[in-house]
Amino acid sequence: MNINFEKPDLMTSALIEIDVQNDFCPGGALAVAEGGKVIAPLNEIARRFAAAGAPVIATQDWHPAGHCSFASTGKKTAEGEVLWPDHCVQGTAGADFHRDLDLAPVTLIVRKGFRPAIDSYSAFFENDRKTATGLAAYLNGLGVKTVYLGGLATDYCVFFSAMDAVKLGFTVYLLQDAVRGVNYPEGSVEKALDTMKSAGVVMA
Ligand code: VGL
Ligand code: ZN
Repeated sequence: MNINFEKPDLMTSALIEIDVQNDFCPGGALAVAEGGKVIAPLNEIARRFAAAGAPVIATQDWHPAGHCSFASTGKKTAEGEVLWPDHCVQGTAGADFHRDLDLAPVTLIVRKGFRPAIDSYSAFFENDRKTATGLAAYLNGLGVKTVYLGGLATDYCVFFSAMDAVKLGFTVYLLQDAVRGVNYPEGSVEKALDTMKSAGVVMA
């Protein structure tokens, strides 16, 4: 990654590492192709942020067994709603961070999707679009103006986090080498990238 993080910029920046968990990596219940490839660039950037005293946030999809987003519940899907195989069940190995993700630079871990009846893609709000995770308050409390985003998956949790970050008034950079997507339905990664760009997310 040859992004020039300037020192003054890092004073008001944060890195957000989205859902780098076993279930989203190869071998996991909801494996993202090449999901493990986000780890090396994220670790490198996280260490640079930590060295500058900048906050690094890691998020964890953290569902109770029988969560409403699981196809195994057998429920009927609403228009446009996607159901998933059971994944990131609280306390299971699949919900753990990938062992290669360096947690030493991480200053805050945000768990989301823990309410049985609401799914949560974004690091900021659950899918009802109004239940906050607390992350915006944390970032605002630290005077953060700019967020750098990477992790899994480009077209779901990264996408919704980036869009919410823009709406909340942050300057948002997407770390292109440090994201991978589900691409379900087909074309969803491209659509997500286009939508993010149109919203003002900067491709870094
Ligand atoms: C995610 C699908 C379901 C993600 C989480 O982290 O992008 N995708 N739950
Ligand atoms: Zn999930």
